[in-house]
Amino acid sequence: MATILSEESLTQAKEYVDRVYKTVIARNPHESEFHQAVKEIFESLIPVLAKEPHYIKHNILERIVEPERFITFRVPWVDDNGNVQVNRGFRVQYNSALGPYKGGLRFHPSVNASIIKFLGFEQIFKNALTGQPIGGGKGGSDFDPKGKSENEIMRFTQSFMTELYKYVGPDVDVPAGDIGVGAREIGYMYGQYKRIRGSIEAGVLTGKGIGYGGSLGRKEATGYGLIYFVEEMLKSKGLGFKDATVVVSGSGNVSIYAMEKAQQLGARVVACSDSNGYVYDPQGINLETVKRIKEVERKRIREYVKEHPHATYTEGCEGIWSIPCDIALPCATQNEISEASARLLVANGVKAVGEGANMPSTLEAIDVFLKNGVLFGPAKAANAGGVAVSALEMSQNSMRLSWSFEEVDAKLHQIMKNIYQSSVKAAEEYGYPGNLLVGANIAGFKRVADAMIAQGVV
Ligand code: NDP
Ligand code: 2IT
Repeated sequence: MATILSEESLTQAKEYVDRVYKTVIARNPHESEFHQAVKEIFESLIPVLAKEPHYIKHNILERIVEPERFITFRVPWVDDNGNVQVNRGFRVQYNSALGPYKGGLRFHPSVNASIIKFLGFEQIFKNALTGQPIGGGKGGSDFDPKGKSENEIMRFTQSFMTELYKYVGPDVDVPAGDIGVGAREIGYMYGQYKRIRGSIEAGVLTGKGIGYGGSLGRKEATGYGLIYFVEEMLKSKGLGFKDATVVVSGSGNVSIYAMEKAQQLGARVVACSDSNGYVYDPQGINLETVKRIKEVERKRIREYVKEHPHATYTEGCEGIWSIPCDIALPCATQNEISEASARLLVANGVKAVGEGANMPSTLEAIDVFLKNGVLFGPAKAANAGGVAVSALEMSQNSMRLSWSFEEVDAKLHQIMKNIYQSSVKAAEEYGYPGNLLVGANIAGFKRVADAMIAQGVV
């Protein structure tokens, strides 16, 4: 049942949100991505704060938006030419109300405090939505893995862990992968952690190789989970993936397994990209080729057209959204869908957008989707499958056993359905029926805020 809120309580909630938001800007100047993530969440919480003003009394927003800890450190390493290089390492331990800090590590030259804080802040609510006992964290470095040799990657990741190990542990903080960090980097970090600690603590990292404590299904989890979530959104309108035309940006971990599951469900995936440009294959993207180019050879996506000459390659990323499609799945990076791209997608008849990447749509783009009745699956909910299976990996490590792929995949599927249902329910309850953005933010927020209040002012 939707609640009718009094003007007075709404005004009080809006004033509170506005006041804390201004504090965030003042305390964290020049951090535009962080401001954007905070603004999106805060505004959607107005109905909860109006209906349940005790959250205001506990000053929950000012507490939740301030990280419990923010760590930066020097990462020195020696390149193949014998030159000393210095990168900056980060870890934000944002919120531990629900469990150990949990969230990925990103290696990309654009990484800075703003990016880490936006990702960490989002992670709190995403992890809460999974229903699992995990707090929120994030980390990474401005190290650019592109063009580095295997030895340079190993030396850098070992140096990174030589500092990070002081702050992480299976019951404290459990990193995983993100952009630029996959099974290879996790393997090197795990090896270095084990060497320094002198003991086997498998649950310190997730996304490990299957042979040494990794979970079956983790590699596929974010992409598959995204498709399971979007499938629920489509079902609500009597639609599905069968014969739908799908465009997926990126060609990394999330993108590849989103394409794989969409194809399994009968979709025609016609385009994908990397940070240089995109390929359009009207016959349907050949995933074996993409996997070989990106996962094995670590080359550019433009190589695809050499083997599939009927496909076309276009330089630049944003043009991918000009390709007409039924379902758009941004799976590369933040702010990759601008307002103009959103308008183009709508004009070309897009029915659903599912965010595989974190914050891939600008606030203006989201507005365009919502105002035009496009089914919109927000990142926090739609891409939570990765961290959900990470938490399953932690459980398996604690129990010293491993589940089959089918068991993990079935649990993932159920978790994604639950996230969809709780987002739908919260959206209805607080007066925004069908708005999964508001629903997901509210459902995630309430779980964390209630746990924080129960644990006192800490
Ligand atoms: P990968 O490094 O495996 O792949 C990233 C892909 O996006 C690559 O194709 C990359 O191109 C492209 N890309 C990266 N940065 C940019 C950029 N600035 N502009 C254009 N394209 C870019 O990362 P993931 O697949 O793991 O992550 C993709 C997104 O999904 C990120 O937003 C991440 O935070 C999010 N995510 C990841 C999860 C996971 O489990 N891995 C879980 C939930 C969300 P190139 O090959 O040229 O580098
Ligand atoms: O953004 C994310 O949720 C991730 N990069 C995955 C985090 C994790 O701990 O598996």
